Amino acid sequence: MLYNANRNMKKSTLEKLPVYLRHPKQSHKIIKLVLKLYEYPPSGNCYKIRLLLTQLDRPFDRVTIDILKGESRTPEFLLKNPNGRIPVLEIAPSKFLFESNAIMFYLSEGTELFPDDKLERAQVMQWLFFEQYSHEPFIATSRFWISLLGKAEEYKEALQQKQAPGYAALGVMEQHLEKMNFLSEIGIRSRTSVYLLTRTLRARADSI
Ligand SMILES: N[C@@H](CCC(=O)N[C@@H](CS)C(=O)NCC(=O)O)C(=O)O
Repeated sequence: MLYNANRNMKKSTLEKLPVYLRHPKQSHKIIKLVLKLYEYPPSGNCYKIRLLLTQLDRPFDRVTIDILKGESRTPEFLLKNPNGRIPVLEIAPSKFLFESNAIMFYLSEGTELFPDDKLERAQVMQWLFFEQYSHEPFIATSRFWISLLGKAEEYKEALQQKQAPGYAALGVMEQHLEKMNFLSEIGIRSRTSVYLLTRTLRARADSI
């Protein structure tokens, strides 16, 4: 069902996405824009972007940045994201956007996957901010140390400190999901958008 979401999307909303661009040097030429995602495939933050692009039926190129080898910290990469992290989306030649939730907002705004209603928009943001502040620093970081670095023993003490706030975040979600199928049951458009977050959070929670 998720992957069919764009079937319900009005053509006009799809057209709002920037797909074509005027050539920067030869203005009479129109070039087709292919988004480029700089990513590390096991990353949950990168998964969110791939899932959304797939839902939007947007073709995109993938460039693997091996964060375990420090490839996101090279001088070349820091020109794309001065914060040295993936995901980064190249939305036009040499035009970069970083922070996964900002990328999701950029891609989904103006489509059926993001609500028009003022409160509904804020509610989507509410959970996106929740993810970054109350979930990601505890659960995603723990997953990184355990599953990707394989250093559970080395990080034992830090992992213990992350347990209480990590479970607290999951508790907030659990309590909410007892009544709702998704974090935000506010209409098909936002539901789909928030699904991205929910699915990622659950994937992360399951992986530790
Ligand atoms: N708040 C950022 C977090 C990005 C982030 O922490 N990315 C990690 C992988 S999920 C990374 O690039 N780590 C490599 C590093 O810090 O050098 C987002 O949502 O995009």
